[in-house]
Amino acid sequence: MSDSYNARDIEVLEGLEPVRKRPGMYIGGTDNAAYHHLAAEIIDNAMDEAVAGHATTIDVCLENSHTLMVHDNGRGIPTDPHPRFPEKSALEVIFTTLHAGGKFSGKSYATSGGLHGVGSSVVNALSEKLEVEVTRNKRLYRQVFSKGVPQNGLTESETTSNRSGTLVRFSPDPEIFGPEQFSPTRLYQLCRSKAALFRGVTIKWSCLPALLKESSDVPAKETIQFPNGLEDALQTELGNDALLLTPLWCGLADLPVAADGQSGGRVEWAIAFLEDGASALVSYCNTIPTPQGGTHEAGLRAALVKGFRQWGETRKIRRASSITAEDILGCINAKLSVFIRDPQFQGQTKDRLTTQEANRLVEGALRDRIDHWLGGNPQQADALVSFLAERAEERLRRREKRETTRKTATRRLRLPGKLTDCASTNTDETELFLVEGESAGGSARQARSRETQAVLPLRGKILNVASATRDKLQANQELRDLTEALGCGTGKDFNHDNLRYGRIIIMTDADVDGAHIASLLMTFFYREMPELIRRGHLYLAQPPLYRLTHGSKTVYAMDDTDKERRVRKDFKAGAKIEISRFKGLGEMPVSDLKETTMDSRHRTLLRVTIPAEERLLTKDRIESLMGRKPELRFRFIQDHARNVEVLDI
Ligand code: TSJ
Repeated sequence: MSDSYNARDIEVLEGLEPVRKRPGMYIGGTDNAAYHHLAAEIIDNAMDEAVAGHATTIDVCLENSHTLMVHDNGRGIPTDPHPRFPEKSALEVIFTTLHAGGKFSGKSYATSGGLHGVGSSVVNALSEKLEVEVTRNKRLYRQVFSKGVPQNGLTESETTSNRSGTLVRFSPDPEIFGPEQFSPTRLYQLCRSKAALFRGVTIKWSCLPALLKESSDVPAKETIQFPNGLEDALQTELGNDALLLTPLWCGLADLPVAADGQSGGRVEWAIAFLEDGASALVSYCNTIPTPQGGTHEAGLRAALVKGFRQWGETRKIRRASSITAEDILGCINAKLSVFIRDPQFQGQTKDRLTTQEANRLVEGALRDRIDHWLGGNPQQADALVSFLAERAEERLRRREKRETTRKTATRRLRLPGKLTDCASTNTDETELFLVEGESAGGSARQARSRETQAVLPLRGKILNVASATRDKLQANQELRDLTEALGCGTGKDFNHDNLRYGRIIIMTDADVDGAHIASLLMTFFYREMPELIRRGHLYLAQPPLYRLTHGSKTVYAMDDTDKERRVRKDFKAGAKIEISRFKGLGEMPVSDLKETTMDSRHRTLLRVTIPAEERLLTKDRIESLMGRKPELRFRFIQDHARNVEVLDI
């Protein structure tokens, strides 16, 4: 082996070692979902090529339970020497260096944030074997990797084919993932949803027949193409659900060209108005799901609210100006997809879009079409807006009733002494922060908004109830104070109408102890007031771990990955950045705590949910987690605290 090969080897190890050491940091775990993230990442890269207009067909073949092949007929990954490492091909750099995505590749639609965009090297690092074949200019280039390490230099040979393209075949490493394997159903569904999201692509799905159970709905082979995109997907999903309006509201718009002359992107939507039943809004950016919503969803909400209110006001429909986004979202099933350049994502799992322009662009495009429809169908428009106004009225009536019950009786007299209450009694705006210890409690009291935010400090003692019986739980002073502060009772005595705060926010330190306390509190809520979680009242605050300062510029970072990213993105290279690590909430300056964690204009909250498909499992899981290792509980939090939302209210 030559010296230069050795040197290269070492560099590769340095490049991808952290991924193999802490796979969870890059793909959110090593479970079956993470296993499929690898597949999604490779397919997303091929989709990027299609969305950018260079590929029309993607082949996805599950060759055996551990091997997936993905091919596109695009330009082929560049194989020429890399400008920064001339001894290596661009292809090798892409597959062996973290963050080797977008920068030099000039991908116009490349997705970024989280796994997206840096993904191919992460997939490579976590694959027992990964083969790449690129065809371009009648040449075939090939390189094979194992656990991220090249097994040969890039080979080059003649081919008779005139077509160009990229083929990647990989097998996730059992050393990392244990016995996990690919699920044909999951992959087939992924292919279908990608095809619906971009009508310009044909996905040719195939699967080794032996992997399919007889009862399986998954075909061994299928050519998937949806000429009507999202509309087809929504139509399939709706089945026989009763609709308020037919046909569906569907459309697409190319967004205005940006000042720099580049495409402003594109938005597509499909909206069904339901008589009743399961409402939903599913959104995407560059075909990547954004389950935590973001600016594009905000644009859709704004367009609907403003459009309907204005119509209602001009037509003098009673209560129309009280219609809110929730009134509308509660009776639609909708899909929204945007394509924009350089999207920005945020949140623990990077699936909330934060690119501000998306808001304006989606609102503009949709508002136009909504107004046009309303004007062209005045009778249906009146009926629809009246229906929404009635929903708004009903909501207001319910709230009034809650208000009057709350103001009665002597409830305020029974509040625990440690509680610092807020002035407002309107649960649409009140919040209770549960904090760990007196010192953090003091900071939180100073950082809060007196009008809407209450603070209840809890002593570490709650720790001792880890495996307590129900009686013991109820005897615990800390939990009694908590129950009293909430006002809604526990177990069979639970009454949602008496809840005193609309949001209950667990705010603990960003360390293992903090996670432990948070999980104990969540366990308490799950056991004693599950309704509270189900109705979406329980949240986790997200205090930052680092503050980065240079000159007058200050940014915060949630964790180590976030810190690295911000050092790179938010500051000039080589700048001397002052980095402080907060040991706990109590040590954080009050102004920092307010701005990053409590102030509703800037903070990020995680809503604690029980995923529908896991409702049955959750009870057992909580039992099994009780009284066991704190690391396990920490996993539980990360897995179950979904739906990051920036609460802009
Ligand atoms: F994820 C992956 F990297 F492994 C992967 C990438 C997997 C698969 C199946 C396809 C791809 C891929 C990448 N398909 N097409 C491309 N295209 C490029 O990387 C490319 C090609 C040409 C140019 C250019 O500027 O000429 C730029 C890019 C980004």
